[in-house]
Amino acid sequence: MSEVLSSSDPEVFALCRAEERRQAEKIRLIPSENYVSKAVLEASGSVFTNKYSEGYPGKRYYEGQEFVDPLEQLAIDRAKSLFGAAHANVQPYSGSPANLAVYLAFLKPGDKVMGLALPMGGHLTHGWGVSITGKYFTPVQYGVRKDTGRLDYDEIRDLAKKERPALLWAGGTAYSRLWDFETMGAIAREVGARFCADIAHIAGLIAGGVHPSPVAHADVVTTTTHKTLRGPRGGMILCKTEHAQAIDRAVFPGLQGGPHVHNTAALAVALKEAAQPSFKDYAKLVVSNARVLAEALMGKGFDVVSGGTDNHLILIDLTNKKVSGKIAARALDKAGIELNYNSVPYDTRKPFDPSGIRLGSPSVSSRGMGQAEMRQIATWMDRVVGDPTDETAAKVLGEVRELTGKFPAPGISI
Ligand code: DSN
Repeated sequence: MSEVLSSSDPEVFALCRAEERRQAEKIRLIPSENYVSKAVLEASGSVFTNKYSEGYPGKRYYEGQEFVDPLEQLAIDRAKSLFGAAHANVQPYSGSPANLAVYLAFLKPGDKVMGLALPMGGHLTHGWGVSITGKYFTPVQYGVRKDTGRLDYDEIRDLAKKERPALLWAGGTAYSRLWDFETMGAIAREVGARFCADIAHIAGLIAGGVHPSPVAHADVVTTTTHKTLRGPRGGMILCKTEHAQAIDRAVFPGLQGGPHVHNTAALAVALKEAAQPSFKDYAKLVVSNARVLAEALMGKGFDVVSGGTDNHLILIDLTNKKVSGKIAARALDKAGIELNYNSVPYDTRKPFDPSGIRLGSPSVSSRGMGQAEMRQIATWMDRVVGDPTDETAAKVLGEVRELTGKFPAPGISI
């Protein structure tokens, strides 16, 4: 952090420093978070934050675009090349606006939308009732099987045939198994629906070649840019050429005004990083670390939903440990291990005080932690969940600090 901020606004500077220290000292396991590189941070703090550029490269509503246009085009070209997509829109402010653009491009209010239900691991914007997508459209929600914790594509097909949605979503926020995008695409075609794959959680795994890509099977692919992809906060839409105009018009002027050009700059940097061979190593490490952590936790009696993980994410039902997700998450946080409480499929408890916790390996993998550290984390989690007292948390915290001190956090110079 710079000396300029320190003297001009000591209060904000102090909070930034404290957050840097917190992120450096903790074991961060929230699966939707990560550490961006110093280069991404620098680009997102650049003077592009000063610029308005409503429109698209070559067709803007403001003057002074001689550097914004090539910047946005660079981000678009890098996104297309990384994911093998025909068209990319890099302007969505985040994942939810990207998803809303898909509704605006293809649906009329009241049309039927089918997605994975939020309590089953889906996302609000895939038609959950409290979201605008469940209020302005007619939602149909699929789930995971109670006996396996996994999607059942025959059940999804049967439901789609019965309900005939106009839009079918794949993707979620708490599903730890591979998505069969080819089958989801086939189901959508069978019922005459558009198929959109929301890859927000797994975009970095797809870019790194460790999760199958939906690009060949989906009409549209949406994503955030800040999770496993390790870019700035933001969203992105990839699509086939035939949908390019509808998607671009839906983002601007349909939903948004001026794009956040400083984020476009940071995204361009992140997309370049994601095309390097080292990113493939990172993606492999994310998946192997999640698998080792899940296995170590199961070895200690933790009930991992679906019996393991194929990606970066682990969902645990704590019912057998006789502690709620919230109590466990708070005790672990005091011990320096940060994750989030989460509903599990068929949860009998309320979403604000659910039975589960959700964790993942992106941040620890970005720090270069490996199998030995995953097993150590499982041991600490077992100690704290087994005895969620301040005393145990304090003991574990000292050991956590020792470990995090050995693995510098990318982008943070503490
Ligand atoms: N809030 C994100 C997550 O944590 O998974 C989803 O939008």
